[in-house]
Amino acid sequence: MKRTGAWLAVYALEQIGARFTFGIPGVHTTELYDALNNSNRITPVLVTHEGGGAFMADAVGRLSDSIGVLTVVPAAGLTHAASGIGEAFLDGVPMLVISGGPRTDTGHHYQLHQMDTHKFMGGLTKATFRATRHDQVVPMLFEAYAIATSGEPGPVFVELPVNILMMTEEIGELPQFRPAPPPRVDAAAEMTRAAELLRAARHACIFAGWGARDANDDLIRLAEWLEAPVATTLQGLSVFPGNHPLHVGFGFGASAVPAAQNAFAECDVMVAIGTRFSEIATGSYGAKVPENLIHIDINPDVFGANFPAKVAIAGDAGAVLKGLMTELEAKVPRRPPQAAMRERISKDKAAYRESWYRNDAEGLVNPVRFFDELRRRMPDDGIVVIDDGNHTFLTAELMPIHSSKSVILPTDFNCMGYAVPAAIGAKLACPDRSVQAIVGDGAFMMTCMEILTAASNDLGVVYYVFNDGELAQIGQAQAIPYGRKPCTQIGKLNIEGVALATGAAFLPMNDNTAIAGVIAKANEIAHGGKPVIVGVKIDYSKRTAFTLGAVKTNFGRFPLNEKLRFLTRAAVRHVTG
Ligand SMILES: Cc1ncc(C[n+]2csc(CCOP(=O)(O)OP(=O)(O)O)c2C)c(N)n1
Ligand SMILES: [Mg+2]
Repeated sequence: MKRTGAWLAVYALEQIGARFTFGIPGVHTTELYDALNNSNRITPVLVTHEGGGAFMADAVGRLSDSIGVLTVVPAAGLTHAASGIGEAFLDGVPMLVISGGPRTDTGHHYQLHQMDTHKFMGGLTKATFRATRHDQVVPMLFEAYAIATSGEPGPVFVELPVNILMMTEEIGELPQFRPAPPPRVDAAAEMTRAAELLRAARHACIFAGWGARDANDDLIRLAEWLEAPVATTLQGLSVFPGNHPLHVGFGFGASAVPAAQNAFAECDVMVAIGTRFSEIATGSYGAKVPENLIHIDINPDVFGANFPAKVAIAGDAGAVLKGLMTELEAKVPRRPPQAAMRERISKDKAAYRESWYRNDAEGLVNPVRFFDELRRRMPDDGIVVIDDGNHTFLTAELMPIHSSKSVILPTDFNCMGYAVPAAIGAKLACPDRSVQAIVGDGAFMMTCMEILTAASNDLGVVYYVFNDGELAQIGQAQAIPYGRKPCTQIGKLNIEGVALATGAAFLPMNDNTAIAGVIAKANEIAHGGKPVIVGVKIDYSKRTAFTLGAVKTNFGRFPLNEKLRFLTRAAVRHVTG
């Protein structure tokens, strides 16, 4: 039979279970879009900017079993999409990046959108491919998918030149996709050593990251068997339920909330699972990790990268945890609940919230009251999508998360502009779950036009824009050491105007008395399939534990002469203004 490359690509995408593609068509991809339009299994979603498309594909990859797929033009489409591809790359999120490509059969140079896209994509993806024959298209996409979803997941780039996409060629029998077998772990000796360390532990603790997202139940079993407090990374906020008595918070060092700091203070054996101990999760590496570290991760490169491991177990979190539990059940008696420790965690958590309740300010919204109400009005499996800024850490510290894969956010690549489009991807991937985005005003401005995509697709996402008029996370870092805040005061944004422009509803939330009514109203509108933008006059006067801890840790590491220079400048500016 004769087939176009576009038909073959859509066949391969259907075989691997892709449900959506994101992008904007161009002359290189019209045939591909036409073939996608014929598919009854895949919905091609038109976006306003390929960067938004990449964040949507990222959300689909994080929240569903279907891989997020980008279908973009070469060069310009790829450079626009790069921010979302980079986020997926550093956060370990599977993604297929498919672009058209210049003709390979004419010998012409300086074609439209012609550049070395493989050199460009090489630093942002796990692998890059370019088809030069029709019969390569299907196996190449299968291989790209296998690479994107195996080990530590990530994006893979496939270039399909326009002549292959558009023209037909005789094709033999089409290969069928065979999913990879479930992961096996071969680490009996390491499991035994881990169990020995845990048997001797006086105060075992667990630190869990996004890598453990599919091992929620196994993680709960382990924590309860060891009676170990559990801290999560930022990306892994949802891997352990925030309402479990052993949950302590995000991080565990000087940048963590008091419940986590205190519960981990005496930690003598740590089980770290699905985390790379990267900068944010460790509060700029200020967290104290015990010598007895049992480090479990699917990517063996992370072992010893920042903190040396006594026992390193490479493998899928769920498979390793099941093996470890079998070993523990045979060799380590279950530790009874430690009432005093649990009570301390609960009291520390309550006291931390109390410190925020005491911070009410006239004419502003108190973050803790906002998150209390949001939690009350959101089902446990509701999805929170966060951007990057002060609002990220407020959410991490004040919004308890109850079920796995119910928070997504940009972490290691740390790209502002994530939340608006990612929330659209989340709602497409999980139409029956409530999706609420928390986004700073600066980040909102980067991608807010994408709300048009939500409106055109009848997606009832609620956007809470924390409107403080500032790039606060950076402004806060400038305020004390520099005594001034250059380039972090943003222009006066008319948020209602954005709603008008994109077809969303707008609701103002101007003080604490408005919180309950506005959240209820926003949910009601969203339920009807319309996006809602809420302008929240948020009070940022109180610093998060994360910001205070990170500033202290980083400053503490400065050499003495630099410390003095910073302190003197701050003092002089404090006096001179
Ligand atoms: C693309 C990008 N540019 C710049 C930064 C640096 N940055 C990190 S947080 C932040 C401030 C974000 O401001 P806003 O969205 O208003 O959130 P807020 O901190 O006020 O809650 C900035 C500029 C970044 N992370 N990503
Ligand atoms: Mg702001």
